[in-house]
Amino acid sequence: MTNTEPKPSWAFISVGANLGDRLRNCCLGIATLCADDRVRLAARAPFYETEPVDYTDQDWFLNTAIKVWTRLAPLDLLSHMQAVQAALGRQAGGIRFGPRTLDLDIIFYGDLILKSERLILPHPRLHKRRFVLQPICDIDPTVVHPALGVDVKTLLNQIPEGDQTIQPCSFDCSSFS
Ligand code: PH2
Ligand code: MG
Ligand code: MG
Repeated sequence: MTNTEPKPSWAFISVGANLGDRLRNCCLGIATLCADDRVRLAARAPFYETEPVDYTDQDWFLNTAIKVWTRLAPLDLLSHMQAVQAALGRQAGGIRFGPRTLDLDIIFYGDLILKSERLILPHPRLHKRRFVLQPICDIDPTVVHPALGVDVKTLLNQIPEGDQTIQPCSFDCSSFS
């Protein structure tokens, strides 16, 4: 008998929204993502209110991150995440780095380094983004970036102080579970 199921891998996923009911979009996005029996939620970080980066003329984001264990291959996980984004009202197109109802990005997929047309792993901008690094550090500060060879805590400390304001907030997903 052959077994074509890929071996489970851990992955970190960044979650963000700055349009519509941001908390609802993030919480239902996480719940929908993990309703698939090939994606198991392992840990969730707190939420942060975050100043927009890269495209600054937009409202503040609500950001968090999750760790999952998944049997989906990277591109299948990406397709699943894109379907969840669409189900939560995300329109195709839109401004690059601009406003969105829900953004789910694969930050790490185990130690995999991948450069394909649809997906680059680890996420190419993760090391510059406080809103990505802080919630991942909350889950596990010892995760090592497989290409840079340093842990996420070190990367977070390399972001200039005062750059990219983020504020912890007391929101959680308890009213959506
Ligand atoms: N996402 C972007 C661009 N800028 N800024 C913050 N604070 N949070 C985000 O999630 C974010 C962003 C594109 O995905
Ligand atoms: Mg993004
Ligand atoms: Mg995205």
